[in-house]
Amino acid sequence: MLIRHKRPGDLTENDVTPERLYLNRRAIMRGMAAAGAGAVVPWGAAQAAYEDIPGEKLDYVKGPYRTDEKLTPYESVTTYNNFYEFGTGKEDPSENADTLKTEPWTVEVEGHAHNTGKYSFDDLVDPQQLEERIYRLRCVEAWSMVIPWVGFPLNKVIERLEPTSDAKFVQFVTLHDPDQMPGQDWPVLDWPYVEGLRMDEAMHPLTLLTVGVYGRVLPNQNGAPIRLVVPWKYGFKSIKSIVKIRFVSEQPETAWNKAAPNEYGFYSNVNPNVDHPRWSQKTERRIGGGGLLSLFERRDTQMFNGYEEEVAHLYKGMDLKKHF
Ligand SMILES: Nc1nc2c(c(=O)[nH]1)N[C@H]1C(S)=C(S)[C@@H](COP(=O)(O)O)O[C@H]1N2
Ligand SMILES: [Mo]
Repeated sequence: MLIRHKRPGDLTENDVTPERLYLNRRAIMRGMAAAGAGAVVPWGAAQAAYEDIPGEKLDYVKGPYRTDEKLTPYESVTTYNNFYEFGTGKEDPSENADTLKTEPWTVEVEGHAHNTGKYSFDDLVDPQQLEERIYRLRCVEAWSMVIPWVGFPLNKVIERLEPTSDAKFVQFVTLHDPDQMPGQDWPVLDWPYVEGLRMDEAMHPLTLLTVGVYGRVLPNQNGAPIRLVVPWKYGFKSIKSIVKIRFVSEQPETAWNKAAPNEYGFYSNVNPNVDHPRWSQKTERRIGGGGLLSLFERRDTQMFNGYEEEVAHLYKGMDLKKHF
């Protein structure tokens, strides 16, 4: 990680020159060619399989946590989205998100940590640490996808930020700028979109800070330039286009919990045994690729979205019907 140990105010807007970001972004794309040979063994075959995918290529290693399930086609991953800042229709984000300006990008770190302050994208993202993880994403609306993300564990960033013992939760905040995110002109949610995790959830090795998909830089509609992916929780916990990370001592507010607290809890772990008040969570529809018949094909939703072995211990002794 290139994170330097900054104090608040050490980095000013003037330090985040577009030129510097531009150069570093190019370094990510060239990957190891720029950083020295041999540091990373590209996952040749699979990367080759993505040859036809459009967008700027990333270099990454094949990370842990994968699945043999068929990948959701790139087309569906990038045109069937929830990103209400660009409209509430599934195709709205892919049609409207080009107004989002992702370079330069600054993430502000606040709260109970030693290394608070402003970080440029390149301070947070070390191109040498990118890995691909294939995760199931289960939306609370009872559909799912299988997506090859590129990112790195959030815990690596948190370690460098050095939270204090008062930091019990982490809150994340999406950009709030109606000029770039026209959906924010409508009071669909209380903008900006906010999300949160308990510290042990944030530190879990599955929790991914994500900068790419299908071997390419994240398209805007998928939450560019940096988003969270928390695969054992409903999709709305995976907050997009993050500009703030706050270390807090109390359970933070979250966008959907504020909007409808009886429908969306703080934890929002995927749980087929706890129905949404208005629909069942027992089964799900896999999006994309299967033609008309697949619209009717449903599969069983798995506890913790199939990551029970990895995460069940985090909730030992908790009543998951109460803490839904
Ligand atoms: N800022 C923000 N983040 C968000 C959302 C949103 O509307 N705004 N939608 C969430 C929901 S409901 C889901 S299912 C996932 C969808 O991610 P994807 O479009 O990359 O599949 O993003 C989540 N992150
Ligand atoms: Mo969702």
